[in-house]
Amino acid sequence: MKLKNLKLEINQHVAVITFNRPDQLNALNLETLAELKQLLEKIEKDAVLRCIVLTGAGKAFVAGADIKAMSEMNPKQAKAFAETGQALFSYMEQMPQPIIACINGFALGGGCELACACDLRTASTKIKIGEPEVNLGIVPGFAGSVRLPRLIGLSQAKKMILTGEPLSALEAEEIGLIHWIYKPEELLPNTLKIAERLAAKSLTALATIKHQLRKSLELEFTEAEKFEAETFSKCFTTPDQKEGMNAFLEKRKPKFEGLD
Ligand code: DAK
Repeated sequence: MKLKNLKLEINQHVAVITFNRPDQLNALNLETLAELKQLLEKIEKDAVLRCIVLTGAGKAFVAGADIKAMSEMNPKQAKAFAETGQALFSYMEQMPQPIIACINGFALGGGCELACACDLRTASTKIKIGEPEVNLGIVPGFAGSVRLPRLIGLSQAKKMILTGEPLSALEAEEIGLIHWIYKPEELLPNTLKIAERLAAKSLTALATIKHQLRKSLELEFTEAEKFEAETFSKCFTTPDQKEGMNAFLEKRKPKFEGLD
């Protein structure tokens, strides 16, 4: 697949996707969103690839939706743009492979929303992450107002979205928005180590956990418990459950399906 706005590198079982429009601080336009969707669809079907890392070229992770492109939109086009981003980010959440946002710089607006749709977030000490849409006279459009309160609570989400003021890496870590912080030069190598650890786990279990956690937010408590019991029971139909438990009992490392 020919890539224009993204770069793809494969490290064994890990796919590293880099947003590659550094002159525009990797701002998201429709073309980039479409390219990312196509690439992720390919990765989802690739049995070898068990974890995905998203990062940015240059000084930004993603500095938001492309303001130049948005400035020319009418309300109908703006709605279609928002729906495209929303559908893509929901798709990411529903993919079996875990996705890590490796935040190397500015993660603003659509960039923050993209990071929130990833399963885990690493960041360099130098980042700024925030939802500055209010300063442009608009509101978050890629489900930032939906995911952020679920991730960090309504109070912190209100602070970020109403003030539009970005957070430092430390501030973002304190409220649980970022999981790990590293020096800039150590960010990608350490993120890859996390990705490799995830890639060595049971992909069936990882995919089920993603699904289960998403459902737990949608369902009422007892319904969510029932759903958990069902998914737990389904694990016992998988080769990975047998392998994981046998490996423990035999005091060896498990070799889950799809790992060579
Ligand atoms: N879009 C387009 N170009 C951008 C951009 C963006 N989001 N951010 C930066 N650039 C471009 C700049 O225009 C500049 O281009 P040239 O002038 O060189 O041609 C180049 O990238 C370098 O940027 P700066 O010169 O500004 O670099 P600095 O280091 O001085 O400043 C900055 C970095 C990140 C602080 C600054 O660039 C900045 O404030 N950028 C805008 C950040 C921002 O406001 N992001 C949020 C965008 S709004 C919706 C759908 C989606 C959304 C909302 C609604 N619906 C359809 C309902 C989402 C909205 C957003 O994401």
